[in-house]
Amino acid sequence: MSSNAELFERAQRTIPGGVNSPVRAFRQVGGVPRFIERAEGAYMIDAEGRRLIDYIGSWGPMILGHAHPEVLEAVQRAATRSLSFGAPTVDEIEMAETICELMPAVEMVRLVSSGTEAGMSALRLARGFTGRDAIVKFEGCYHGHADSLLVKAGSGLLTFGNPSSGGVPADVARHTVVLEYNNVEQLEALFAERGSELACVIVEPIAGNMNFVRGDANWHRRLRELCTEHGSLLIWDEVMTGFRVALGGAQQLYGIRPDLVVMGKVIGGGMPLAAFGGRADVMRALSPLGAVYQAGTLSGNPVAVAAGMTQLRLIRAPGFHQRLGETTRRLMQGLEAAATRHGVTLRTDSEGGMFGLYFADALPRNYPDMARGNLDAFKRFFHALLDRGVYLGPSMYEAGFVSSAHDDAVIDATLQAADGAFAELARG
Ligand code: HOZ
Repeated sequence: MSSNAELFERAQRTIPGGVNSPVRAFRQVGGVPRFIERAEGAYMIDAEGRRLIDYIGSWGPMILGHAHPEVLEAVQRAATRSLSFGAPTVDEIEMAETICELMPAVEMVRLVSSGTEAGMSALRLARGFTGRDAIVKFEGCYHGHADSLLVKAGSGLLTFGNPSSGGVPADVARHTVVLEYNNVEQLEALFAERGSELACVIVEPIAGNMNFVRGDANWHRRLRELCTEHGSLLIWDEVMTGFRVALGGAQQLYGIRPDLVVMGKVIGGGMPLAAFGGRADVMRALSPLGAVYQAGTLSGNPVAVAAGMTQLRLIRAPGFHQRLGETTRRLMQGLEAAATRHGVTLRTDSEGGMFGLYFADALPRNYPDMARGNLDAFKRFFHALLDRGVYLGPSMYEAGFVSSAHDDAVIDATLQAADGAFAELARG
């Protein structure tokens, strides 16, 4: 059996940084990434046979926990009918109908394979539909790695202190306007000056890629009004929040109807599946009906659809999201209480099965607030917890995720580990 350290060294010889997605490399927190052998329920088991309570949940998809028997069975059944057809299926229609039923703003939807693909396609559609080039995003929000969106972005870009990626032509980046999250004045000033040039505004309604930062209801309302007034499309990136903070996503919580919605993670049940959808008149601008091209060999892949549909069916159980929210709140309250016992400054916030931990004395409202958090305290807490068998995302700029497999015993075990971790922090 190889150790995590040996595997990491081996991986780095053939994979850049030893990982296939940058945050996994532990660069912000230091140390050796855990190589995962398998996972079940709330636990991941690493290459050294250690069981870790998992608060990453594959960065959001695993809302039922890992290896849920009904999801696995659906995947196995679908796989026996072939792994891909490149032709339409009944199951895709059912998935589209389900998404349209659950997401208030979605009248038509197209399935793709990743959140990046969905965000990139929504952007092209917005530009094609409006005939405008400029787009607006918010500092610290991350919408996948399409060129136009890698400007002052969150997630791995914040983690590595390089928020605007190399390789993005200046000519592309100049069409992306970046504003501060939750800042109404900046929004109003931009629309007053350039409203008629803006194809769309894309936003994470609750940001999950600069930790967990809640959009103010007033700011969201004003954003909706300004987009309508100026003919710009409002795109909500619900890749993280969709089907997780509530069954109908953040749009259900806020009671706001974006023009387009980007979805991923939970709808794929852990398989590569994402989607974008929204107003039917806008969606009809897509090829083959309209002039905006978008396509994919694996779009609507039958095995991914089977996993996603099973997961969506299971999370529709009455009270599912309420229970998930209660579990997450119990965890947050327990962590704050443990931090207080040991004199550590910690604030928390959560919605449904998504949460944020801040080593700061106030909840962040935007990226500059978040960046003022105590990174050193986060790093030490991360490792102290990991040593005690609890696995948080290895970056201060990522939200955390709870699943329905995190039962009382798992939360108790986490809180016990956290007590020890805060005690270690307090000792300095
Ligand atoms: N961009 C993801 C977190 N916001 C990380 C995905 C991954 O590393 O799997």
